[in-house]
Amino acid sequence: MDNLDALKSEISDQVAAAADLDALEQARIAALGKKGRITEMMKGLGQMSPDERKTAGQALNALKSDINAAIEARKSELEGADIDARLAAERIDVTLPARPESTGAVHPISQTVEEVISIFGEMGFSVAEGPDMEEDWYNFTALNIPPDHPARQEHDTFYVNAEKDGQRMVLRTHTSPVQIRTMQVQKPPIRIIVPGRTYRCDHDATHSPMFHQVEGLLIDETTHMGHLKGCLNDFCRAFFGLGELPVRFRPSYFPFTEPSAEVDIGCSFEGGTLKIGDGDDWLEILGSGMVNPLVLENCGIDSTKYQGFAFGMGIERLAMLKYGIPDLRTFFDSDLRWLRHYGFASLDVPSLVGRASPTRNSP
Ligand code: 2U9
Repeated sequence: MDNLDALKSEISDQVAAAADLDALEQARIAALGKKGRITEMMKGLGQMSPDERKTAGQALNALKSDINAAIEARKSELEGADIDARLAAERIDVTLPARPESTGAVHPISQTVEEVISIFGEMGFSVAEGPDMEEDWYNFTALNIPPDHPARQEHDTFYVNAEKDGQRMVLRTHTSPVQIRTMQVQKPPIRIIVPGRTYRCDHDATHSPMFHQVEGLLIDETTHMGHLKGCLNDFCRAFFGLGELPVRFRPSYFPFTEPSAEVDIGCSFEGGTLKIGDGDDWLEILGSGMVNPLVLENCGIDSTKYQGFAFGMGIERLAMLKYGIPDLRTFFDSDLRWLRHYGFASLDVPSLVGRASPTRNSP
């Protein structure tokens, strides 16, 4: 007990010399661990007389507390140094030039579909979707295209080697089966648009075996041809961003609509350059008509109470006209240079920047 000052100085030197947290722990164990030097001395207190024990006990407790304090102080120093070393090693140089971002682009087809959805969304239409592979009945028969109808040949159908409930399956030639499915499960009023992939066995400079359509359907008790004209007039003008765009409804024929009309917009072709919005020429952009009552009845809708209109448009054609894309086949070439040229930043998609965005359902 006489040389406690020397012991304190020796242990303090060891603590101060600890170069890292591991070495410090070793110094602590050597002094204060189960078999540490101070602990061993504490064990000797039991053999002392009460007076000796009191004096020695106080001295040992003071030593223990001083050593603990020295260990804590060294620990803080070492931890601080550790943090300083990490801060120095991991320092970020904010003056370095940014790494180039490799951003994607929205395909013009997706952009055009979103624009069409956004315009009809503001008119109160919601989006409906359905399967690409369809039963013959939904794709043709329900739409007043019976087995021997010439329209079946015009549609150049891809037949699939599969049957469902005895029904031949096809890759849908239009998105119209989705409207059929919707009418089967939903009572009027109905106001939907149906974007999606469609398939026809046709491949040349102006046709692709897979292409995109958006079709629309509105059914209510008093819907008439005036509503169809007003709706599609507004759509054409909003889509091309031309408030005065001339729009013409030209009589046509489709088995699923009666009467039917093709919709043209005014344009000029001066010097071989297409200019939409003025001139004496016309450009067909979509088809439409009042839903044939036979089609309503096929879906269980009372055609004496309800009537409505429908329309359909090819998305590739709309995108080519609006964005000056000259060749249909380039849409599907997956050429990144083409996409960088014709693609859009994601924020150009109207529904992503706060315009009305309709709900999406599948019947
Ligand atoms: C139901 C009833 C009627 C959808 C319609 C057209 C006219 C039309 C073409 C445009 C270019 C297809 O991509 S395209 O070749 N579509 O002309 N589509 S009316 O009529 C329907 C749909 C569903 C139940």
